Amino acid sequence: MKLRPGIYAAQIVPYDAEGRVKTKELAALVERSVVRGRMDGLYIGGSTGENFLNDAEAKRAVLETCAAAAAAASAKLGGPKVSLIAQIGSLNVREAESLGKLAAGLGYDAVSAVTPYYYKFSFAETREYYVRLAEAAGLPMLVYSVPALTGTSFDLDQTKKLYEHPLVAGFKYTSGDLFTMERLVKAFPDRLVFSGYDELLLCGRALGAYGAIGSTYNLFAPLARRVWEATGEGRLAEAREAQGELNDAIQELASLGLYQAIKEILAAEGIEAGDCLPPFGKLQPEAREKARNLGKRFADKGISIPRAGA
Ligand code: MN9
Repeated sequence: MKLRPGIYAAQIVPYDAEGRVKTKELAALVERSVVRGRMDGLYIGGSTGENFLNDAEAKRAVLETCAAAAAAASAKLGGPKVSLIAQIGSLNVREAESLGKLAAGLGYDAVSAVTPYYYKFSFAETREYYVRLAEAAGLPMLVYSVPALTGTSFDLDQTKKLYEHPLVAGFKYTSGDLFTMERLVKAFPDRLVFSGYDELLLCGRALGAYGAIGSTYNLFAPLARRVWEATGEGRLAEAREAQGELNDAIQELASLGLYQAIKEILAAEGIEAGDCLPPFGKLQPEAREKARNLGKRFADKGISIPRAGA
């Protein structure tokens, strides 16, 4: 498995007023995450990238832009290459298969796919979806489990059946069910669990998650790394304090609209990330002002990725 352990940003994607991907700004964000955020990896085309609101052309543009920008940024940094995971899941399975092939051609290290949603698919149908997508891509597959949004979760028996396919490599586990997370880590030590709720980073790391993927790491990579390392090294008081600081910040952002607020803070830093795609609403001027003030406070506290030249 080529994936690096550690902190992965769930990539924010800038869109223009017509909903087109702003590729220049997207590339700038990737460079910022890799070079200044010291990210171990990036998760491209997930919920944070508003991927499920996109058409196929935009999904392809996102995968292409991020692959090129990540390669350039890794080369600039000179260290090990940043790991790249492409989220390809879609209710249109043909589209998902074609995105998987694209990701493989672009040099992604793994794919991931959201559990099929909206219709009540049987487990057998869901399993077949993962087999088809993994085989189309020919890459390790991380099952993206986010029951709060999809209504689907897996028990241990079902997970075992998913893992019968050698390409099913693990989970992006975005659930507060920490009991099942622990069971997964213990029962399948050769598979990878990525912790998906930033609010539960400490818990995920303590239970043996291999890495963590999160939207708020686009801002709080330095703080997330403190939680990750302090937990891993058994400095629990420090880890709890850092997690508390992270959760305070997440709550403040979430009260404005999480992705919208992150985009506004990035815009204040000079990367015009635009508004979220409809049906997400735009921030009102007052909320924009609040987001910018929060961004300043986070920077002053040293919990967010430093600005260029800072
Ligand atoms: O990628 C993200 N999940 C979603 C994972 O956005 C659905 C998380 O990072 C959350 O945004 C975060 C805030 O609730 O934990």
